Amino acid sequence: MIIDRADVVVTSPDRNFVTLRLTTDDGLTGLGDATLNGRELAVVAYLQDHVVPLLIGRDASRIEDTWQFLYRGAYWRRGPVTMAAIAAVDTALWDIKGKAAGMPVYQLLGGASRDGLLAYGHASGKDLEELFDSVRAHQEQGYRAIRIQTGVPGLNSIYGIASNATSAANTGVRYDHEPAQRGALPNQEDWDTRAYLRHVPGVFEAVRNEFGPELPLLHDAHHRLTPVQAAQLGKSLEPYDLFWLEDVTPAENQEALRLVRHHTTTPLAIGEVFNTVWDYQQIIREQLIDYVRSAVTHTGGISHLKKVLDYAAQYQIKSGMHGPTDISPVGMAAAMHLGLAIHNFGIQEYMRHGAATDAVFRQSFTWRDGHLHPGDEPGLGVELDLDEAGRHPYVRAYLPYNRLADGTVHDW
Ligand code: GCO
Ligand code: MG
Repeated sequence: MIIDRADVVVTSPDRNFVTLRLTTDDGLTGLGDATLNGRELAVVAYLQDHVVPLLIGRDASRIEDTWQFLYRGAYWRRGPVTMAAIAAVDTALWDIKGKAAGMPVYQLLGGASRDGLLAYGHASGKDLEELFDSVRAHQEQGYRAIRIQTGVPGLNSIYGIASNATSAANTGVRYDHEPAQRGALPNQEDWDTRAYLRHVPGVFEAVRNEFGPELPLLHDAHHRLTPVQAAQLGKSLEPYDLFWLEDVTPAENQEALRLVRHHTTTPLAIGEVFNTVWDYQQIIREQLIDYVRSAVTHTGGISHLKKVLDYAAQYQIKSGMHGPTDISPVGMAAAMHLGLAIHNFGIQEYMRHGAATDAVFRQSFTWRDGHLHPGDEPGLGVELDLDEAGRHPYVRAYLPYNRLADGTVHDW
C-alpha cells in the first residue's frame, strides 16, 4: 500500500469543491475533502506544491504517522488552510484503509454506536409566512430537527436566508442557504445587533405556537454578538427550548463564553471555524459549550476530530458536526462514519447538495425518517466521477461580508 499518485481535483458543480484523490500501487483509491469556502485555491496550492511531493512513496497504512508528519513536520501549524489540507490526506487514508479491509470506515472506528444520525436542516424565510412554508417543506423532506433563520425588519440582506429563485451558481437549484456567491467581489450584507435581538424571540414564539413544543429547533447567531448581547439572547430564547444556539460570539475569544454561560441555560454550540483541539481546550475543560461544531474537513480529518470529540465526551459535550453545502459529499461521508461510531454523537447538520454535485460524487449514504446512515460500502462509500468533475471548472466565489449602517465592517 504505497501511495504512488495524488491528484488535487477542483470542480464546481453548483459550487466549488476541492478533493484530494490518493492512489496506491495496488490500485486502491481514497478521497478527502479539502474545500475551504471562498479560499479554495489556497488549499489547492498548499496540497499541490507542498504536500503531494511528501506523499508519493509513503506507506498508505500509516495514518497517524502521516498526520503527525504533516502537522509537526511543517513547523508552521494550525490554521484553516493547513488543517483542511491535512484533513484531506487523513480522510483519504481512512478511505483506503477501509477499502483494503473490505469494511466501511465506521467499522474501523469501533463499529456503530447507533442505528442512524439525527440530522437538522435549514428552514428560513424573510418573514414568518415564508419561514413557516420552509419549515413545512423540511418536514415533508423528512427532517425531524430544524434550524430557524429569518429576515430582520430594516435589514435588506442577512445571513441564513435562502433565496427561492437562485443558488450560488444560479442553476435554479434552491439551496437551503448557500452564502458563497460567484463573482469578482464579495457581496455586502447589513447588520444591526439591536434590531436582531428585538426580533428573534418573537420569531421563536411564533414558530413554537405554530409547530408545537416537540420539534427540536436550532439557531445560528453567526459570530455577531458581544458576550453580554449573547447572554441576553440566550436568556430571551429560554422559553422556546432550543436544541442549541450557535456561534453567539466570535469564537476565538474562548473566555467570552464564561459570561454567556453564567447567564443562560440555552445550550450552546460553537466551533465551525476552529481547526484543532487547542481551539477547544478551555471551553471544553470549563464546560462552556454543549456541542462541538467542527467538521472533519476543517479540523485535521477523522483522526484529529475524533480526538477532540473523545476529549469532549469526558465533559458530557456532544458532537454537532458542521454540514453546510460547502462540506463536499466526501466530507459529509467522513462525518457520518465518525458520528455513527462515537458514543457522544449529538446531531448532524445536513443541507442537501444539488443534482450536479450528486452527479460528480457517487454516494451511498441513506436518509430515512430524519436520520442519515453512511452505508456499508468499503471505505467512505463515495466515488468521484473525474469526467463529470472536469465538466465543471472552478468559478471564483466569495462569502459575503457585513457592514453596519455607519459603514463599519462587522463580523459576518
Ligand atoms: C452553518 C454555517 C454556514 C457557514 C458556511 C461558511 O452553520 O452551516 O454557519 O452557513 O456560514 O459554511 O462557509
Ligand atoms: Mg454556523
